[in-house]
Amino acid sequence: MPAEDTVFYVLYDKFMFWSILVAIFTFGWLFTAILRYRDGVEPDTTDIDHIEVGAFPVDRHNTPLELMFYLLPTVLVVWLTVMALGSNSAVWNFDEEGETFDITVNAYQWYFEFVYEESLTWEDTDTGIEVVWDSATSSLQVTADPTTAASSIEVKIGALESELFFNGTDIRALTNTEYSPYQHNHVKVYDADGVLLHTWEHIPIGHKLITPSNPMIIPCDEVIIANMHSLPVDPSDTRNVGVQHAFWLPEWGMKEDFVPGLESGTTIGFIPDDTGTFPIRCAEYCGMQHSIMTGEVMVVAREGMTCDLDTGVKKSGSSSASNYDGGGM
Ligand SMILES: [Cu+2]
Repeated sequence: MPAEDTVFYVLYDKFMFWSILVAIFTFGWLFTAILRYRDGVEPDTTDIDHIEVGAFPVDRHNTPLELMFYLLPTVLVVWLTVMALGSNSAVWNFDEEGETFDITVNAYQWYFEFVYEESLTWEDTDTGIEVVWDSATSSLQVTADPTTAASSIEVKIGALESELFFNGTDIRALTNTEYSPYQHNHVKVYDADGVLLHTWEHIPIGHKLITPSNPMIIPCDEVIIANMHSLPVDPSDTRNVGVQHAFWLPEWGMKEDFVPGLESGTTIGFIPDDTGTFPIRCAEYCGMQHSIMTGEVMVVAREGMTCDLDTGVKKSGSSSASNYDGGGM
């Protein structure tokens, strides 16, 4: 079942409500009929005349009742369809005019690849640790609350990775740490046992993250536009075998196909409103290792921001994402 603050959760409730009503009526009538017309019970024939076995009692039919048999289910089916279409437009008819965070998702046998169409700098919140990378002075400053067990700092600049000891005081300033917005940089703070306490990361434009070792990292409280591609068969790139996949976010109740050969790809839009890590599954059989084609989506707060912005969504504690409906539902 999708998370509580998605449009699909509401839909689930509404479908459940109408299903229960229909079930009560249908089973109610079924059991009434079973009891009333069972063998050994003499039927009440006081106002039934000339009923013949095998012949439809034409002159006893009830036009309003028979019309109801057609009208009520038709109205119900139309009503359920209209409700379901509303959720569809929440996912597919998003407003791309405003600010959006665009990410391209490519599917191969058997992994997803996330290509950043814009850069993203994010940092964990509420860990008692803060990373400030001043590009003007090329200095990196890691501030840790004395209550944290910060012990070592891992700094990655492009392909270069270095491990630094945290000196025990609450600030560790590093000079000559050349920050480049065009490189993939991260600063990770660990405790003495190697447990990750805090992450600061800069993902440059064009950077690729690949499942299952990397999650798809996206910022909270922004319209995320994910454009999906499964490229057609390309002999020069053996990854493009032209099969269909589907990007499924079970927690958010969202799924979109990758259609090989569809040049513009397919697109879904959503606004994640809480930080967290949620599963990704391939939901379209795509070959031998389809079942291991899994990954994770990680919702983070941009550097210096939190995910506490009220987007008008009913929050539900642990979850997750809402589907974009123009007003940030
Ligand atoms: Cu697949």
